Amino acid sequence: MENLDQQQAETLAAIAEANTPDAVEAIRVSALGKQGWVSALLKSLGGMTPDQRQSEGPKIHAAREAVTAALADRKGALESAALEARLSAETVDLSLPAPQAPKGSVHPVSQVMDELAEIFADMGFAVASGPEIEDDWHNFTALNMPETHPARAMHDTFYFPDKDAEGRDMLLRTHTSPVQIRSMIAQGAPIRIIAPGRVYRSDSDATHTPMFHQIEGLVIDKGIHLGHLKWTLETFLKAFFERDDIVLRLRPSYFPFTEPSVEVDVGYTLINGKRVVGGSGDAENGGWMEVLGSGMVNRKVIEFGGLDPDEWQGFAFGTGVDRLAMLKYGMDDLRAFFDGDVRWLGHYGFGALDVPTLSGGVGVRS
Ligand code: 2NL
Repeated sequence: MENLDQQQAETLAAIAEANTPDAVEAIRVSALGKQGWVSALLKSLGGMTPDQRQSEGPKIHAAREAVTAALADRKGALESAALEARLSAETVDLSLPAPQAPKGSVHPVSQVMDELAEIFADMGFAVASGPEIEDDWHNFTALNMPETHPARAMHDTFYFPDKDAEGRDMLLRTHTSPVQIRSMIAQGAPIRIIAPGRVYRSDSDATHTPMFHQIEGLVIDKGIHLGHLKWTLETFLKAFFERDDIVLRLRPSYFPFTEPSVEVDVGYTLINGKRVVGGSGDAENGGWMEVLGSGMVNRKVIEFGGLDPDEWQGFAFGTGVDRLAMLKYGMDDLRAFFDGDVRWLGHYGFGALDVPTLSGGVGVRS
């Protein structure tokens, strides 16, 4: 079979010269594929006499094996050459800085809550917490807000469809005051606590979100008066805004849970059209903005807390944490606080090591 020898020699030569995996594959198809010459010879065995088959069969099978082995060799050689080329072209520069892993950040609301806890801790206040799902007695009745009080209306407060085991309406707390009621009942007097946390009201626009953060403070002791309230709030605001030129303006107001009630404004100064906290609001370029509500705890609320109002007096105050954060760190849209946009957090968020600042210092005297 000269034909076989010649075809085998030609095929092996072509394999040796093939320079790409595609070229090797084309040769494989032309020899071993369905229409290939090796396959044709294998098929021809069927039409031969036994004698012919005995003499030609081994040659054809040997040719198939030789071609198969040559194809595998050439394919392997081309693959290792390609790998070799890649390895010598690619370099790893070990002196480059490692890629940055994405970093989390502390939300401004959390940062401000931490600052508040530190400032009040310096004045001897503990942090109290309580349930966000409350009953209407702790949220309203104990705060001198009777059944008829408008804040109890469905359109202001989120109620649950069911009542609790005592038959009380259940709701999402509308302020953190119930935490203080629970503390009065559980620990008695004297008390010095702040209660920061989430509160819920059925309200939604550019300046109101259905959930926001409040902080309230409560002091109950003997002989507490408005002077203690004023000093505490002034000391707190100086430390929080890190300025000694904080000027307060107290205005008479009304809350059901305090009597008398006092609204607290802080003076600001207009600098390049921006309100900067500090200075008297009555100065030129000045103005007042409301930052806190407060007052002497109503006698009825002290009684609901299980204490004798002839023996114990107190003051309380409350404000929005989100609002305080906006004022201190210059954010303008409340809704962005709760959008969860990482770009906003990257801009306004705090690093894990930005510890709450007390550089204004509760202990610092002007
Ligand atoms: C505001 C005003 C205020 C209180 C909260 C309070 C709590 C108890 C007793 C008496 Cl247990 N008062 N809290 C008092 C006055 C004002 O909040 O503007 N909040 C956002």
